[in-house]
Amino acid sequence: MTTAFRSAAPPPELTHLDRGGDLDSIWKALDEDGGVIVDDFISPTILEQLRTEMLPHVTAHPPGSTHPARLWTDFHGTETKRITGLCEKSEGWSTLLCDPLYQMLGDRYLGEGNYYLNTAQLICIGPNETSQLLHRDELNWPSATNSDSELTITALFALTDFTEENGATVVVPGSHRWTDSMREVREEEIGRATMRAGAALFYSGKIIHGGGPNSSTDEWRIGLHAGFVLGWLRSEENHQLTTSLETARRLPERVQRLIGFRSYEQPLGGRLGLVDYNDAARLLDT
Ligand SMILES: O=C(O)CCC(=O)C(=O)O
Repeated sequence: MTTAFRSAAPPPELTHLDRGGDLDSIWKALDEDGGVIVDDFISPTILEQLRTEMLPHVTAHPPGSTHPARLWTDFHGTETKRITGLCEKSEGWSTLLCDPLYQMLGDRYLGEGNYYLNTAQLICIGPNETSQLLHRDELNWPSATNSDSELTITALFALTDFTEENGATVVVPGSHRWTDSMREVREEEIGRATMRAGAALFYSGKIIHGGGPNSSTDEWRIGLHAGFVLGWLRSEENHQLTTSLETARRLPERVQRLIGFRSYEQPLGGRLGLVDYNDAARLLDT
């Protein structure tokens, strides 16, 4: 007697590409799936520097949310450490922020000079963490969302390997193009962004995703989650209060701009983030 069975389709996966390869393939995969993984994005030297500079902060930081409301404690995770204010903590992070391919990501999806850093946070998912609520990043600005263009675009850099066991990001490829944004996610549409340390996951503000569950007994999954947002929208993290003026003065000009120590001039005329009706950068010279 034979047993009839249907083999389950493998879960959907995002494309992996090399950073040295053809750029158009990266943008094509990102456009089609809503996310793409660029392998070996971070050089071994910068990866080592980031790990060395971040480690004391990761060790000292307790897991769980600093917010009292249940929605946010659930969203942030009880076994997850989130560390912000990274420009004060790591020179390697400033170097990575100036990476030409990372800049191309912002320029391409938000327009050259038309965006700021949204938040830059280490997300360290610890053993026994459960799956994060699936979400779209652009819902941070609900009244500004539209179906055509991006408000925000993100890179999640892997500082450790991301595996199915230790909490690799949950992604729903193609969900950035759903016309019904309220539609339920089906189990078979869910994939995991597994990647090696040093890789970067680029993803659309419209793709459904979330931190993955960590079923390991002793592994921390450490990612550096850093997105850009249109310059006329308020960023999630208040970088001007988490970075001192003294530190800002030492940062590369691009980083000063991205974290709001330089003012925003809209391509069509408006000016935002001014000090005394002038570019905030004047404060850096005093
Ligand atoms: O850590 C991850 O894999 C994704 C986290 C995320 O999407 C978030 O916290 O908004």
